[in-house]
Amino acid sequence: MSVPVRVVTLLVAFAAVVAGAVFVVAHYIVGQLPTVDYTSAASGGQVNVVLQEDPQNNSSSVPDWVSYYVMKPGANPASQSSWIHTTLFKVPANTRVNVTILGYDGCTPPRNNYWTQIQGTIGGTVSLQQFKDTGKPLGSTVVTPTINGWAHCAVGHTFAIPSLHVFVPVASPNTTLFNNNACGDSPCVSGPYAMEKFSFMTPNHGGAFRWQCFVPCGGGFLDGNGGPMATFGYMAGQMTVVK
Ligand SMILES: [Cu+2]
Repeated sequence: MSVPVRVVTLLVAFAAVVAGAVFVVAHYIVGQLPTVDYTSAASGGQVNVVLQEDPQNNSSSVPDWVSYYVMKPGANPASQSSWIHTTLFKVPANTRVNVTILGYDGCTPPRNNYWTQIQGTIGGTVSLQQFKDTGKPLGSTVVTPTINGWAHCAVGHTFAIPSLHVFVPVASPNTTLFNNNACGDSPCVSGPYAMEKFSFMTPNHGGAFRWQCFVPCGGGFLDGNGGPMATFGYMAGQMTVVK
């Protein structure tokens, strides 16, 4: 074979491997999961994204895995039909994302207390309000730069977008209330929870941004990092930013 033919053959073979890899990722890893599209719900340069994290989920295959859910834009969080079992959502570029996370799962200490510190949010803080049950606040709302998961068992999971330097520990509900009355029917619409709010800016360009929980919450898996920690739709997700 001549050199140009070899080069072309190599490039074609390489392109085929890349196409195969893209197909596997798109079709098998993220393909079956719905993406909740918040782009048309954005206005005035802002968009509201609502998530919850639960001690279990409503899948038929792995119902005991901890899991996130994404709420349909502008829906009623007190209705189970408002929640989609996915971790994929889409937001516009150059937009302030106002995130609300309802933390229904109990606490697991972060393995490194570095995760206690809120990073990358506007103001470097979150606002946190505990609830005894839906619509029943417990104590007052606090704005804080840290949620100390070592001094108290206070953190359930984290929400982190490493490429945007956003790292947010997500508070767990009051431990006594959780032990007596935890939500056992996902998506959760009752039981004690922590409501946490924070904001960050999306970049001024489009792209795919992985997000991930960093508390090793995959119970029963090696070091807690398998299972839900390694699976889209549970503790790993993707934020698609569209220009
Ligand atoms: Cu987690």
